[in-house]
Amino acid sequence: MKSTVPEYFKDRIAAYTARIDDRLETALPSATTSPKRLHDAMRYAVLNGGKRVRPLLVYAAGECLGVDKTLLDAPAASIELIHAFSLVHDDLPAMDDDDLRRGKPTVHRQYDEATAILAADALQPLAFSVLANIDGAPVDAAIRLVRLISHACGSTGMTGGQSIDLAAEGNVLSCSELEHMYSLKTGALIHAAIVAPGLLCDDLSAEKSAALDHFGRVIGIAFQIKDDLLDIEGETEVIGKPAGSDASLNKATYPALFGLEASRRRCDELLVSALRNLQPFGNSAAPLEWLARYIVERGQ
Ligand code: GRG
Repeated sequence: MKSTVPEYFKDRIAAYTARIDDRLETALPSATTSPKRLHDAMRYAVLNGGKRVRPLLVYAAGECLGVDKTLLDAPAASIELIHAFSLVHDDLPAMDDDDLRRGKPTVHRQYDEATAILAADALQPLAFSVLANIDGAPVDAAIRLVRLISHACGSTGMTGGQSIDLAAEGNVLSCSELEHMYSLKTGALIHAAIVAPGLLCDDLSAEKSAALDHFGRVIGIAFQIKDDLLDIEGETEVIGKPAGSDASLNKATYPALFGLEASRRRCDELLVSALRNLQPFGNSAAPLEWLARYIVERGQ
């Protein structure tokens, strides 16, 4: 499926990425703040690359709803900090035991296991303090954002999904069981990124709220299926993490259970379903459309 969206959002990605990197840099303690090794590891976990897809989704959904981007910086940074935390834990020996992330040694390889655990532990409260310090939003909007993001990363969100994923290694799952796990492990945070800007609007219609909710749910699942495909079809140097690691861990993934062709087909179906939900937003949804297509067409 080829993109028909003007390239204008692509041109703005660099600006949004610089904006979020700036916000993350401000939020993180400096590497000279004591304890230095811990702060250095936190900075390494967050600032060592990454596509910044979740913050970009926050800004793109914000464009759909006309939300001032200064209000979006806090939820965008908060979600990226939680994401970075989850990658550090995901790579630990007790989980996927990976040596490479974003083309560099994983945090426990670069530092040590205890430092990696502590760095991740400290990123989570930092994420919520960024939200609590959101500038210019009413207190009740900040509380709604805390509720959304804490739910997305908790035991009925990302952490629950990771637990199901670990327990499913070597098992046969039905399509709906697998997609349920994907919607928690990967989808919950992506969905939160897409619906967060709506919590900063006073007059969001039920139609638009439901459309973004559906868009967020399906594109989150598509993101994980594409991640599975890249694990098989991508090269380590390009994807920045060891290709083939899902198969070596005997992970329950879409391609392993249903094959490559069915996985590509499912990604395309989910993309079509996501894009259908952008109709109520007209041209202001072009950035979200671009990102949805990027998510299923990306090479890394
Ligand atoms: C953070 C509360 C909390 C708990 C951690 C370890 C864990 C529980 C969850 C793991 C969830 C996980 C790693 C899901 C996979 C999501 C995924 C496909 C990550 C890759 O995202 P990209 O491609 O990475 O956006 P970059 O490097 O570009 O940021």
